[in-house]
Amino acid sequence: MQSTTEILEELGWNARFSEQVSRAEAEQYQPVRVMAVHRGKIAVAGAEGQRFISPYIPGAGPSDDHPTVGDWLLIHDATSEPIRVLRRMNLFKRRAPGDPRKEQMIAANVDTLFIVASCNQDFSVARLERYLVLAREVGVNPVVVLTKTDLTDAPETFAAMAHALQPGLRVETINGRDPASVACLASWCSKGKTVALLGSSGVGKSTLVNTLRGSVSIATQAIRARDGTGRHTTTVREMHRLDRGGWLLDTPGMRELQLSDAAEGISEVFDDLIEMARRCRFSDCAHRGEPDCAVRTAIADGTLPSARFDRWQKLASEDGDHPGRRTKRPR
Ligand SMILES: Nc1nc2c(ncn2[C@@H]2O[C@H](COP(=O)(O)OP(=O)(O)OP(=O)(O)O)[C@@H](O)[C@H]2O)c(=O)[nH]1
Ligand SMILES: [Mg+2]
Ligand SMILES: [Zn+2]
Repeated sequence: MQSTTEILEELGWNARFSEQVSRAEAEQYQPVRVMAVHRGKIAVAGAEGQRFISPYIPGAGPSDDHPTVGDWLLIHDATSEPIRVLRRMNLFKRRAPGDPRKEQMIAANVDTLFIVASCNQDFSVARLERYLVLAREVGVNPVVVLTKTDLTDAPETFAAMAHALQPGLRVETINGRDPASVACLASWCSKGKTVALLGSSGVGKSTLVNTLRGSVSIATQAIRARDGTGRHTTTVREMHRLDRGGWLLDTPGMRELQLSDAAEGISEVFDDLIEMARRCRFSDCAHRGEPDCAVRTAIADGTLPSARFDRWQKLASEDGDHPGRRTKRPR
């Protein structure tokens, strides 16, 4: 028989959560992890197994944390009523599609992010970079997982484009339908560890989860032949357990990933450009033709690809930190 602690540790419980629960609280409440979020109810798992409960925390205000998948939640022993969300190790969120003022929570308490993309016509460096910025912002170790290597003659070209995004970036190329091929990902999925899979629809996130689990339990669907994009098959964010005790958090493919408050992530992914911009004559240079602009010089002499500069400007302006908006001040 497993002890309560063993069960919780397998769910990802650790000292950073247990230290948030007072002795008095531990007497009436128990911790559970949010496995999936459905409309009006959430699936949670704890020492007493899995169950569905209400996601609404009585008395919680709009600024309080609401449970999302991956969260640790205290619930009342007797009634299963949620009491509060424990402070998170990290939280993935984005701007809500259709309403840029709102944020949408994606996943909490993640150990590793698999940024999934496929080696086909839908591959996009700009999109990978966006996910990379998100991972840096959230402070979670990213691994780029390139799927469908069986459908291309040149998987290494795709891998090289991903590698070029950041020195030292982990990039794995796999056939998501082949158990031997996905085995290289096992080290991130050990007991109690949570891996979130993010990426566009149709790249093979759910396929990968099925293959790593060795069971076809999640629905997958063929992509459109016309443009290689997916059909938005997965609709819930849900944690799936591996036999070894790790957790895979499958998510619905995103049409767009609009970042929110990602200044830090952007500056980490583009640290070389920020370093370069320090050498511009104006401290608030917008790199749009000002005199003595180090960035323009680098584009002109070929050290900085202009496409990369454009991606940086686009992300920075989305994040509300538009360098061109301010007036010019010489250093
Ligand atoms: N040949 C090949 N096909 C793959 C691979 N990975 C996934 N597929 C296929 O790609 C299609 C889409 O896969 P899914 O796993 O449904 O994609 P998803 O990322 O979960 O998509 P959404 O749930 O819509 O976000 C399916 O037909 C899979 O069988 C791969 O490595 N090789
Ligand atoms: Mg899916
Ligand atoms: Zn400049």
